[in-house]
Amino acid sequence: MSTRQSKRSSAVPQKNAGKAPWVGVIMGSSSDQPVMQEAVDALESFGIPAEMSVVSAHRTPERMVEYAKQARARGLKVIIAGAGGAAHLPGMVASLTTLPVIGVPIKSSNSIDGWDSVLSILQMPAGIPVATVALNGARNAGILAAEIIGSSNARVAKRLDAYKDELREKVRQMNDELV
Ligand code: RP5
Repeated sequence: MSTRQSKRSSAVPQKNAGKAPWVGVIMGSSSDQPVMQEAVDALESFGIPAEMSVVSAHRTPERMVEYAKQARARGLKVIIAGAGGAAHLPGMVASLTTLPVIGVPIKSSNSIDGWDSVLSILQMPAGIPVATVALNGARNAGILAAEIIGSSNARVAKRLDAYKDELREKVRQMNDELV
């Protein structure tokens, strides 16, 4: 995965960083990328610029601190953080920023059936929230980030309305096709 330097001042390189991203999608390893790409795809479908980057809490702790501390000043509005196993990345990032953090538990190669990452991300002590989606639920993380942004952005809210209309239409078709 190639990386590019953000247009804004940052020592932390990210993929797609040239588009003034609103959402930072980070993950503990490139092995998480197939899951986390679904968050980026969802955000793109709502016209929201996102960046994607590997930021490991235990392998690159300084980079994690730097990323979280710079996030708001770089213009990010939401951070989506995915990790597997002992998944401390979302909680650690949430402790370092006042931006909303959405956690994606990932069923990784070192994961005990996904439960370790689910509980690591879900069971944050009171005071530092991480909005946790389902195991491998990166698509929902992208939609939730869009909803957070859409709460104060009419263009994004309109795209979300259209999306909900599409869902309703799909269920209507399902009912039509029931035998
Ligand atoms: C976590 O360990 C990563 O988020 C990933 O889900 C898992 C395995 O990482 P790799 O061994 O594939 O790099 O830190």
